[in-house]
Amino acid sequence: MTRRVQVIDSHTGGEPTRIIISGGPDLGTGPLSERVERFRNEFDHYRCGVIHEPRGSEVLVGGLLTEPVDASCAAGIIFFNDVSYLGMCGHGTIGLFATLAHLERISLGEHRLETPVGIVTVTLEPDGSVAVENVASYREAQAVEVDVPGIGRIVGDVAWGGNWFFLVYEHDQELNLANTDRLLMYTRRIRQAVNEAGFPLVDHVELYASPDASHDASEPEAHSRNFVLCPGYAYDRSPCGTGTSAKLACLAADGKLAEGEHWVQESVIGSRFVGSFRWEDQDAGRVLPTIRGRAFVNGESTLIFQDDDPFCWGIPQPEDMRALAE
Ligand code: PYC
Repeated sequence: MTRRVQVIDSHTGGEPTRIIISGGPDLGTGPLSERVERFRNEFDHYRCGVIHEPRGSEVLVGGLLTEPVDASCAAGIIFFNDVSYLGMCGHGTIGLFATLAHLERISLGEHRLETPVGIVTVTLEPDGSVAVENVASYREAQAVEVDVPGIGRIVGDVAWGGNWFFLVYEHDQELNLANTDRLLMYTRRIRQAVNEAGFPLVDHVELYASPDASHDASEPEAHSRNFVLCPGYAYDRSPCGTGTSAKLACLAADGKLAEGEHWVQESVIGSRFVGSFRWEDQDAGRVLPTIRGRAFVNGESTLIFQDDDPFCWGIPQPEDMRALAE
């Protein structure tokens, strides 16, 4: 038997997104938080087949376009990656809207989008950029100290931005493309220590540094550069939408950024998102971050799954990628 899955590929600041527009698993019509569990428990082979080699790679983030429950939403989306499922994905949402615009399925202006962790508001701008007002974001724990084997004492904040992050401001690493192998090893060790220190849900680690001084003058000057470890083996080529949301929540909590003020976040490859926030509940430290960026469609294809292909559903991955990584 041959199955066909139609996908559209894009990249947002260098980070790829592969949206399944037809041929994906039928997850029913329940809430997206339930549909993601059905995806995980009954159809995980689709995630593996779409993301893993030989069709994909650990860098890809996938998205299953689905009908929303809430009729006020233009669409529903479930994001996934090389190891699991994401709550929200900022660069992926920007990629999704570039994809919907490419398909002429969406008009300019404001739309609502349903995700497993809540509804986000997305604006498609006339210049092709996309602004995502994310789910409420907040800092869960400030200045958490962890003892990292082979590295020493590291201090960071635990924050939610649609996924869980550990944000590290002080370290001795250079955040540049030539150093990514080392940065991956460094941040994986930190993640393991943070998980063992009582934060088992933290699956992304962000390192911060000063922005690159030699930036392209046609782009807004950045306030900061980051390196973001994603849940599996890969790092984010974009500045990470949910990671920047977590960062905005911390800046807001520290009184370092005012409501509406811009924060330009640069990625390890130099791509940029412009972030800002409004308070959802100032007493509780909850902000509604907005992330603006641009995505470009760079592929339209039909993936073919044949029953007699021994790698039909991807090359099997070790059960626990994280354990292997340390
Ligand atoms: O942009 O939110 C994001 C994201 C999460 C993982 C990779 N990108």
